[in-house]
Amino acid sequence: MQEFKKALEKIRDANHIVLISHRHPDADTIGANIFMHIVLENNFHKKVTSVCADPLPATLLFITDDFVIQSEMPKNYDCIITVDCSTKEQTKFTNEMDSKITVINIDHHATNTMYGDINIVDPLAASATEMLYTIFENLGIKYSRHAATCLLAGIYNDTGSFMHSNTQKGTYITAGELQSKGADIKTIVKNLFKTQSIEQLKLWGKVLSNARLNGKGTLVSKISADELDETNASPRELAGVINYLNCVPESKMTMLLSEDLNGNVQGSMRSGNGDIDVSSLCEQFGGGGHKKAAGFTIPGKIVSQEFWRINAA
Ligand SMILES: [Mn+2]
Repeated sequence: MQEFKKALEKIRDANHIVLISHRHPDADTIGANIFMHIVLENNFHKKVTSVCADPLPATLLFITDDFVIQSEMPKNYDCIITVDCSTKEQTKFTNEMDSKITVINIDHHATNTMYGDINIVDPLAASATEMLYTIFENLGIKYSRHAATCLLAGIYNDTGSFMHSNTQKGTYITAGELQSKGADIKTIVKNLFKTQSIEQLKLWGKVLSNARLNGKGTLVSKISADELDETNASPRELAGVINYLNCVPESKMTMLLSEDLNGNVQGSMRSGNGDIDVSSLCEQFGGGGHKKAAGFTIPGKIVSQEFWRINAA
């Protein structure tokens, strides 16, 4: 709360605020960004620019609506607010983050590196959007139906529609309050959970059929660059399939390995029926995330062994 007071002072003093979402954006980082955009413009009367280095998938465009998210930093701003970014590298704009401009870091990842000048980080929150709900509720700020939709979209996304263990009593209460503020649940569910291209279905089919359970209770699957190519899907369309893999009663954790087009292997891990901290496992490979959901990237290729392993470059 002390940090938040400092942030509020900084926001009140600022003329032009830049809101930055993380690369490979999801509904939490974009929902948080557009919500802040609306509130800073309407309630604080600021000039605001929303930025995300990577393009948005079509399923997130209902969140941006008429707002523009640009891929480059604007000129002449005097405050940066990052939302849902655990490291400054995730913004891509590391030089700007190291400049004299104040950076306010709003995030919920336990692995956040506290890179901001002001850090508002709550690892107990289910999502960055849930944090924003609490913050602006305490300020008594009223906002539009669309702003409520932005927040609920982030909460739906990061809780896997209230199925992940980060869902707490307060999360349901917040969701209920956002519904009574007019949040459009139908559009959220349709876009985030009920929209899949035929290419994505084929990709998921390959991932599911590659699944293997090893003798140590780990379920592993993989997708090679060639297999990805055969489906015509984009690598980002892998998002979500791991939740289907992570359903086998005998598995304590799940790992999905995928080759990207830059000669790297992306590893995605989920803790299943056990208390394995997958973020500490991923940290050993230079990655990170949450206890129950984490990832890493290493240069190399996937090779078939007993199951599969990574041949590091
Ligand atoms: Mn998040």
